[in-house]
Amino acid sequence: MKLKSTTFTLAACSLSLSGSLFAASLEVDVKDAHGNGVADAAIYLESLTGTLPARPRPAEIEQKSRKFMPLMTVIQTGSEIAFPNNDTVRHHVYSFSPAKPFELKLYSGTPGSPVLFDKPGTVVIGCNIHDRMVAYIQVVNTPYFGKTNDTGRVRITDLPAGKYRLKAWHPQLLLGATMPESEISIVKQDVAVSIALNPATDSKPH
Ligand SMILES: [Cu+2]
Repeated sequence: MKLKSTTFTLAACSLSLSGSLFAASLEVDVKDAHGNGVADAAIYLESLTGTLPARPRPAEIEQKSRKFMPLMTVIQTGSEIAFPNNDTVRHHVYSFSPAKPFELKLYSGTPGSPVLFDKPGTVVIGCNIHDRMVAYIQVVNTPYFGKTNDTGRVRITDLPAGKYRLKAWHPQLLLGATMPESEISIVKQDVAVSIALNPATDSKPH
């Protein structure tokens, strides 16, 4: 009886220790060629040393004023996204992206079931009726991700110690821009990193 209760206390103790001592946060700044902050960049960390926990969380991309909001969504593989239509016009949401081809035929209100994103990759979505509507989903194999705010900054918290590959994605990459990847080690200190969004090199003659 006594032994059992001691074991339980020890286990609880080691859990809280690993949580407080070895978790750090990473702050990432994304800048363009002029040094301005870049909003809506997906930033995520893949482990180089082990398997990361699966923590799929539901997300929502609404349609309002004939726009998708938000423009950029980052989710872990296995998460579901709902696509509520909050306009008075009907929308027809679709994607041809290999990571998740799907179609929500002309509808108003909220479709009955959300869409499951079960493969990592970039998913570009559009509306069949309104050509200018576009949104981006970056599906990542890690629970450690975020997207940059209006000043180009994002903070990823509760990172366990380990070695990671820091990856970044932004819609401009579809137009030929590039963002470097890097390796970072999380030990016991918070880390700050700056990433450059390099513009597409224009090979066309002017
Ligand atoms: Cu539409």
